[in-house]
Amino acid sequence: MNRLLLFIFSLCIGFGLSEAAIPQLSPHPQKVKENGKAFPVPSSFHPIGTDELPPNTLRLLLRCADDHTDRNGFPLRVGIRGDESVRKYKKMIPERCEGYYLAVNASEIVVAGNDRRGLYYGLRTLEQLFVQAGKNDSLPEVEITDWPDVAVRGVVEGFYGTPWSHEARMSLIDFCSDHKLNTYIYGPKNDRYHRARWRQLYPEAEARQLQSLVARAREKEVDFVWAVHPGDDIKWNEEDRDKLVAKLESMYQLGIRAFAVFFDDIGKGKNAAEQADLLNYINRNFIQAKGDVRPLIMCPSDYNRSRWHPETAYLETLGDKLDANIHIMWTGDRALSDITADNLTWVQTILKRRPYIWWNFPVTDFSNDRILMGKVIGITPAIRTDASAFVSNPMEYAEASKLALFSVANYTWNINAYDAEASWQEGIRSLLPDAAEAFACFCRHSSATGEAHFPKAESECIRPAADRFVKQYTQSGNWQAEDMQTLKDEFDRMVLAAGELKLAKSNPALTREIAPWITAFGLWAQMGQEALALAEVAKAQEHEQSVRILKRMHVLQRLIEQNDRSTAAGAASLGTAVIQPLIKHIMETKF
Ligand code: 14T
Repeated sequence: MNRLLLFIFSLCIGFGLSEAAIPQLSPHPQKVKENGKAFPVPSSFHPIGTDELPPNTLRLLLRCADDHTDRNGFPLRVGIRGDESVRKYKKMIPERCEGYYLAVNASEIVVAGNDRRGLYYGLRTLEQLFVQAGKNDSLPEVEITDWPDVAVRGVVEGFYGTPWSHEARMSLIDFCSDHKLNTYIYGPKNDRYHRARWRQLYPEAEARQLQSLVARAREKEVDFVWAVHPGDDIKWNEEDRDKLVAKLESMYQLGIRAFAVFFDDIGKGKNAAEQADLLNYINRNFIQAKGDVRPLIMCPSDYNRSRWHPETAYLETLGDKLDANIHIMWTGDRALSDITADNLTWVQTILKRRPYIWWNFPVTDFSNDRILMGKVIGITPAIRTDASAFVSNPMEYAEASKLALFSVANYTWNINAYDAEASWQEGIRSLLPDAAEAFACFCRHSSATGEAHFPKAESECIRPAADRFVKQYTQSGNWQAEDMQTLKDEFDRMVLAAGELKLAKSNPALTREIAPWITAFGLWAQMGQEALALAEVAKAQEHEQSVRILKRMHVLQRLIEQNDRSTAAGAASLGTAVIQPLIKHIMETKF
């Protein structure tokens, strides 16, 4: 009886919340005021203020209104600070870059941006409200005042290995825009025209693809930054300087209006004074001369504290000589590392400016048999004040990378509201809605970096049980029943999840991309089941049974190897932190 009451009670709480609370917005807005009221989604709209709207914002507005506009429709007032249409709301608009004020009530909808992008973001938020309202035809009355904590937020396609496909890039630009990330830096190490053949212009076909990326980014209010990596063979003479400017000019002609020059991971070209002279020249004679180009970004050769060599004064020289408006990228204490407040404070005095953070997560070019699907943690809130920008370097697996990027978007937009676990769960739900629980189970066991200096937790849900089990089993051939149950339950869950992931339909690009890891996940889950069975028959001294189990494990092992061979990376590894060691210990223990 008590249980039934509790069940009914929890249902009531659930319903109560879903009625009053506004839908899940991503990223989380800074301020949301709601009164618990809701009204039916209007069937047509009367847009006010559209005369002054930038074309891309107007198109978005019409999309929000589902193309149903007429003079007798529901008033939808839009504008940018200073526009007549939103004059009444001037005081409500946050005086912040990319900020907006959004009011939804039964008599009108107001979207007022502090600037063009702010208005665009306000409309994107409204769109999210509409999408979620559409499900039960009820629009909540809300007042949202919103702005980003970090001015420049986004992605740097800056990894070694197979660069993203054109389709993946298009999709990533859309993703950035959907989650209010405003920057996409194009710098794939293995694009020849970025690095090895930086002097040459892109051939026609590639140039056209870049053009369409820039166009998409412009439509979606994402700054597309094109990066060049000339340091491997640049000569510090006028000829190469002019070739670099000519290349940048050709990219300008394709529509690029933001540039970066990378000098990471090079040998000879590591000369701070030469680099600073070249970049200042480009800054003054190209970037600023154009007038419509965003501030120049550079990546230094010594791009983290472990590479700081005071005797060379490399970073100090850059700090002193580089024009004050050139951004300097920085990965923290090491190439792979958390971003700490101490590090940001320390580097500012050397660089004489706030660092532009290049965060090497969830990148896996150092071991691309892995996919990093864990929580986004380890970034100090001080990036709000002590970094000029925050971009994340993802995996060559573009779709899988969106899980981490989802949280990077949440974190950089609204640091105080960030909850790593909740954001991870939301990201999972939004990426694979029809198999979210299975995907969560998968991600829990695929998050270890394998790097001692940059460990990321994996299989935390079974780690204590697995640790105790291994300890007791290897010492005494015994275990606690509770631990055995925890492990069994999880392996059963994983087998089920692997099946559900193979059947999932909501995101084919994702499930196709991670298919080898899903297969490995299912096989390791079965291995886990067999290993536990092996421990049980060993304890019961049932020799014949153990032979049969070992045979099955041998086949699973070969299937795992076959799956590994089918991948471009040579393997699809996961479960390396807890699951694989557990299985190994059980197999190697002889009594
Ligand atoms: F420029 C940098 F900020 C940077 O991180 N450069 C590379 C980057 O392209 C790569 O994706 C990333 C992760 O592996 O780290 C840098 O490359 C490295 C880092 C190392 F620690 C290459 C060799 C290393 F030993």
